[in-house]
Amino acid sequence: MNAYIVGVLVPLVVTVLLRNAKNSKKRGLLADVGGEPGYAIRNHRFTSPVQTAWEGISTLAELFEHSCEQYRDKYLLGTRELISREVEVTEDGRSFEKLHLGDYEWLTYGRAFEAVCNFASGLAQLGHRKEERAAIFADTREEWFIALQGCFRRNVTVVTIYASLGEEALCHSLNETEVTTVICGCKELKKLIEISEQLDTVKRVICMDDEIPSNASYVEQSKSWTITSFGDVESLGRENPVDADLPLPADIAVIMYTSGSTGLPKGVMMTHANVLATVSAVMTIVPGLGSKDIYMAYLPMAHILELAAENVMAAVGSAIGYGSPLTLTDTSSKIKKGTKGDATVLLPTLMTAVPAILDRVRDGVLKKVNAKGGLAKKFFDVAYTRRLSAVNGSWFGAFGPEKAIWNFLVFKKVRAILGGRIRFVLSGGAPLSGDTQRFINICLGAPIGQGYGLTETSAGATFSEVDDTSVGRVGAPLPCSFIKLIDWPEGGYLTSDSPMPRGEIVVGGPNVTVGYFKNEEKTKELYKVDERGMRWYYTGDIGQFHADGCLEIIDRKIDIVKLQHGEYVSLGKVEAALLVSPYVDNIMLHANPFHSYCVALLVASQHTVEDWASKQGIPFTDFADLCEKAETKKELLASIQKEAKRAQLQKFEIPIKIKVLSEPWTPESGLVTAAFKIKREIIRKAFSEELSELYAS
Ligand SMILES: *[C@@H]1O[C@H](CO)[C@@H](O)[C@H](O)[C@H]1NC(C)=O
Ligand SMILES: *[C@@H]1O[C@H](CO)[C@@H](O)[C@H](O)[C@H]1NC(C)=O
Ligand SMILES: *[C@@H]1O[C@H](CO)[C@@H](O)[C@H](O)[C@H]1NC(C)=O
Ligand SMILES: *[C@@H]1O[C@H](CO)[C@@H](O)[C@H](O)[C@H]1NC(C)=O
Ligand SMILES: CC(=O)N[C@H]1CO[C@H](CO)[C@@H](O)[C@@H]1O
Repeated sequence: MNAYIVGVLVPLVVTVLLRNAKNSKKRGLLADVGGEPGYAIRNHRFTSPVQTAWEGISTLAELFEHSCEQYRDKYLLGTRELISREVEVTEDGRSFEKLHLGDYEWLTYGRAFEAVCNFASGLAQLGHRKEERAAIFADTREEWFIALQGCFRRNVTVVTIYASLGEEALCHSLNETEVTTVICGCKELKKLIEISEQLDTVKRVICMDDEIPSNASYVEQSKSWTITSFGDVESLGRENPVDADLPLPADIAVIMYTSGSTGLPKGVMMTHANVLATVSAVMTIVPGLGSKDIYMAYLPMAHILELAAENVMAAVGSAIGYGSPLTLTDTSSKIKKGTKGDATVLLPTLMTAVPAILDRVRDGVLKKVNAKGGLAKKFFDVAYTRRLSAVNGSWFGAFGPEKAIWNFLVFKKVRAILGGRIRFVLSGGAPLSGDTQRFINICLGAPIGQGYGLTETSAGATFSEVDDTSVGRVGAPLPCSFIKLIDWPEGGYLTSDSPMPRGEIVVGGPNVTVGYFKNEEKTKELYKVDERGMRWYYTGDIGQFHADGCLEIIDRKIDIVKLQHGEYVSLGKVEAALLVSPYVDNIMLHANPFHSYCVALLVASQHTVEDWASKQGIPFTDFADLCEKAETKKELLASIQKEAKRAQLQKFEIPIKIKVLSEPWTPESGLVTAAFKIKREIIRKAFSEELSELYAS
C-alpha cells in the first residue's frame, strides 16, 4: 500500500496565523459523488478535481519542455564536485568511506533540456524501441532526472525500482515488465551482474558512473548485454538526433514498484495525466512556490513523493540540488571531517524528509543539548517550553520580540544544520509523531502540516494547508481528490459514529492510477469505477473526518487482529505506543484468534539497554548475551507495559510476553521496507520459532 504522510514546514506568516487562530475555518466540504455510499469530502476551493494547472499542458513531457523554454537560463540541476574519496579505518579495524565534496555545478534549464533530448535520441540509437520498457535503478541523482525526462520524450514507460530492493524483488520487477534497458549506477550494475542468469529480457545497461565493474565483460559475453556509459549515450544522441515521440495523457509514464509490506512488490501503473494531476494540485496548495526556491533532493526518486516533488520544482523554475542521506549535513557519516555537508553548501529553501530523518534531527539536537548540560540545557528547555505554549494556545509570544530573541539565542544554531533557509519540508514514509512535528516546528520556527497519499493515488490524497498548525492530522483533500469514508462494520468503524464519522478511506479523482501491472485480480479488488466514471482506490486505511473537513488516519484494516474473545487489536496503534520506550529500537506485536493475549518481538536499543545494565552492575559478554538475560527481559517488559498504560491501552492490547532481539531490523535484511515500515509477514516467518515459543511457555 505504501501509504505515507506528508509534512510541510513553512514560516509563520503573521497574517495567515491571525486569521487561523483557533477558528473553525472549513478546509474540506461535503461532496456529491457516486459509487458506494459513504461520507465524502472535497477541497473547499474546487468543486471538481483539478486535472492540470497549466493551460494546454496534459503530459509531464509537455510540462518539462514548456518550463525549459520559460526558464532557459536559470539553474535547474546541480551536483557537487567530488574533490576526493578517502577510506578511514577506525581503531577496531572497520573502514568507512569519506567524501570531500566541493561546490554545486549547475545545468541550466536550457542545458538540461539539451541533455534530455540527447539522451532520448541516444536511447533510440542504441536500439531501444519505444514500446519496450526501460528501468531506472539508481540512487537519486541528476542523471536519474535526465533519464526520466528522456524516456518521457520517447513515450517510453519507465519502471522504477527502489535501489535498496532485495534480489528477488528486483528480478521479479524486471522480469514482469520485460525491461530491455536498465539505467543504473555502478553499484547497481554489480547487483545486476550477480542475478544476470535470471534476467532474460535485459539487453542493454546504461551506466551512470564512468567506472564499470571489473567482471562486466562476463555479462557482455555470456548474456550479450551491451553496457554503455551515460555520457556516451548523450554523445550518440547529440550526433544522431531523433525526433521526439511525445506521449498522450493516457499513456503510462511510470510503473512504480513499491516495497510492499507483504509478498513481492506490485507495480503501480501511472499515466501522465495521473502524475500531472498531483503535480498541479501541489502547485495550487503551496503558496509562493517559484523560481527563487532551491530544493534539496536526496530521497529515493523511486518513491512517488520525491518523483512528484522534483517534477513540481522543475515546473516552477526552482533549482534542484542533489545530495544523499549520508552526506546531508556537516556531521553526516560520509562527510570528511571539517568539510561541508550538502545542505550547508546548497542553502536550500525546500526539502523532503522522512519522519525517521526528522526524528534523527530531533534526537541529535536533544543529545547535544543534554551533553552540554547545565545552563545551556536549562536555557534550551525554557526556550522550548515558552515557544511550545506559544504554539499550543495563545498566539501571543509566537511573534514579536520574544520569538525573535529565542530564535536568535537558541534556535538559529539548529536551523543552521540544514543551511538556515528552509521554509518548507515535505515529509514522507510514515506518520510523523506529534512530538517531532512540534519540535521541528519550534526549532525551525515553522509549522509543519501533514498530508497523506499513496503510490496508487500518485501521491496525492490530502495535504494540510500552511495555516493549519494542528498536529496528528493529514489535512483536507487535495484539489485533485475526493476522499470518502465507508463503513467497515467488522472493524467497528462507521460513518455514523460520533463525534466524527469514521471508516475506510477511499480516494477518487483523476490522480487515481490505472491499477497494478499484470495483476487484474488485485486491481479489481482495490480499484472501482463508479456510475459517473470516477475511479476510486480502496486504501485499507481507517480515518475520521474532523468538523473542518480535515482527515485523521486512525488505523489500518490489515493491521487489525481479532483475539480469541472477540476483542480487536490494532497492531500499528499499539506498536506506536510501545516504541516510545527508550529501550525499544523496533517492535512487532503479534496476536491471533487462538489466544486471548498478545506477544511481541522487541529489538532492543543497544545503547540504552547496555547503559541500564552497567548501572545495574549486570555482567554480560556481548549485547546478544545481555538480550537473553531474564533481568533484561523483565526490565524491558516493565518499560513497555508502563508506556502502554500511559497511552491508555486496553489490557488485552498489552503484550504479556516478549522476545528480546539484539540484531536491528534493516531494509538490507528485508525485515523492514526501504521506508522502514515493518514487514509483518516476513518477520512472522523469520521468527516463527520465537513466536511459537512465546505462545508455548
Ligand atoms: C505510447 O506508447 C504506448 C505503449 O507502447 C502506445 O500504446 C501508445 O499508443 C503510444 N502513444 C503515442 C501517442 O504514440
Ligand atoms: C525471471 O524469469 C526467468 C525466466 O523466465 C526465471 O528463470 C526466473 O526465475 C524469473 N525470476 C523471477 C524472480 O521471477
Ligand atoms: C563478479 O565479481 C564479484 C567480485 O569479484 C564476484 O563476487 C561475482 O561472483 C562475479 N560475478 C560473476 C558473474 O562472475
Ligand atoms: C500543548 O498541547 C498538548 C495537547 O493539546 C498538551 O498535551 C501539552 O501539555 C501542551 N503543552 C504546553 C506546554 O502547554
Ligand atoms: C486516468 C483516469 O482515471 N482518468 C479519469 C480522471 O478523472 C476524470 C473525472 O474526474 C475521468 O473522466 C477520467 O477518466
